[in-house]
Amino acid sequence: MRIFSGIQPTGRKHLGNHIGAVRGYLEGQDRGDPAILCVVDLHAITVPYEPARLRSLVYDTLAMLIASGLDPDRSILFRQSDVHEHTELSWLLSSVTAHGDLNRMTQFKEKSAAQRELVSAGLFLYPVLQAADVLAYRAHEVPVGDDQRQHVELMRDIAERFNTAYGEVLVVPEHRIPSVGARIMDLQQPGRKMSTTGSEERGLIFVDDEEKAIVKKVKSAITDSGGEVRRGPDKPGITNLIDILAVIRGVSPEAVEREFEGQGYGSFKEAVAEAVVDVLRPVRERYLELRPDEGALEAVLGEGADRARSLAAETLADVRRAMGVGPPA
Ligand code: AQP
Repeated sequence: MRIFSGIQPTGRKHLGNHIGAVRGYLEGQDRGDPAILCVVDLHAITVPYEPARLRSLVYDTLAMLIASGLDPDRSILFRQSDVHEHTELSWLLSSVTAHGDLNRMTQFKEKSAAQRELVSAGLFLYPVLQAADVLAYRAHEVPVGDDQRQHVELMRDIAERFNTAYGEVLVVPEHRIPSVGARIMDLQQPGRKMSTTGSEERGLIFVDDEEKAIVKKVKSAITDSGGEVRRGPDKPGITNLIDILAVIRGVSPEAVEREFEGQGYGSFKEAVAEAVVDVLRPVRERYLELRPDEGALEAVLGEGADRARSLAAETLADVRRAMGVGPPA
């Protein structure tokens, strides 16, 4: 089965990305034939960004992925802009994408509301490019966090509409969203997801945070005034910490509740902080070793792009043929 996912080079990655998505990529690496993972620099330019930093952010993200366990020999790791088929397919798919559907996308509504100056057409078309990313590889499965559910549903609609109009050319993909940890919440505002652009530093745990910073952030996480370690809509902060501990330990949230029954928040938060420190320590250490060697990182991206291009080119040739675009085959 082909597995595809993308990750933005938006800077330092956080615990939400790590738990909600990177764990899914690692699991996909064992099952994917192939597993394909793309650093989506063309998505990152749909909101204001610094051109001089973009390449460096791509290296940061790639180094973090490899440090987390993604292996360039087993997974195809590449930079989106190196494979031009994505942008061409995006345009072709825009002709089977409903404007009204794009208007309904929650991410567009939230991100466009946050723009002070330009709301770019690129931000509006973001989900079409994302559909092209996945459909170019005829991927069966897309590991993502819960915030991307709507975009994967849209890409399924796009693939189905294309196949109805032009014949069975594209694979309709399924999302793979973890049952626990699909939406890690901001530590200071547990009603909102932990987010690169929407969270303050105190609400986020970065994958490369120092241990002291992690402990401080977990201990100062907002919780309710009660003392019971249990989940519930009235306890979003504690629910979030229970989910984090459950995923890291590989147990159910109920098992965490049972373990901490009758204990206060203090010892519970200590256990969460220790677990997060332990799980991120090897990633941070490996990241610091890998990140300086940009030549090696660029070589991984180049090799990955060659492998990705040969798969995407096959799909593009079929799409162009079906749509009557270009010279006859
Ligand atoms: N809080 C989260 N909990 C679980 N999964 C999450 N993801 C993002 N936030 C959470 C998942 O991480 C993957 C990569 O996301 P991205 O490429 O959108 O990277 P990002 O822009 O750095 O992520 P953010 O924080 O979501 O940024 P904003 O909010 O600024 O756009 C995706 O699979 C996503 O679901």
